Amino acid sequence: MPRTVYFLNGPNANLYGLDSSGTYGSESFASIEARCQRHAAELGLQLDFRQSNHEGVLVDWIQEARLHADAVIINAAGLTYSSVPILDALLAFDGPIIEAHMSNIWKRERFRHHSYVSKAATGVIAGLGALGYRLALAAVAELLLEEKP
Ligand code: DHK
Repeated sequence: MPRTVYFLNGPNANLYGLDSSGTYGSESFASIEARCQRHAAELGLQLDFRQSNHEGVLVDWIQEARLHADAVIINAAGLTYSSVPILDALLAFDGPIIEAHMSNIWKRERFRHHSYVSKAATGVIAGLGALGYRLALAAVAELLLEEKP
């Protein structure tokens, strides 16, 4: 039975590849998802990849993950730095949690240097673009194996 991973993306992630600053690379969000889906299949994971611009929707999905997912990967995007509700929902989740960012948030503005998500995360990956997303999948595959061989 494949293990299920919720990969939750926050506000504006749907614009990756379209933003002229180049901060998030040139690959579209749909293409990033497609590559993650292929990688998850290779790792034997069932991937549920979602994006919302709304904090409450993300909280609902994290709560849903308690019942339906073995691991959560989350890029809460701009909500990373402000959302206590997302932190509280993540703290109520039992399995591995990987915080992922496309950009190296520590190289950027100071307001991006404090993450509420990190307080609940098993590990953090940042600065590697969409490669980091695939590394996050590889990390949860390993962590789930360690948890329940
Ligand atoms: C994505 C965003 O949309 C920003 O708000 C964050 C994160 C960084 C990322 O690098 O993926 O500050």
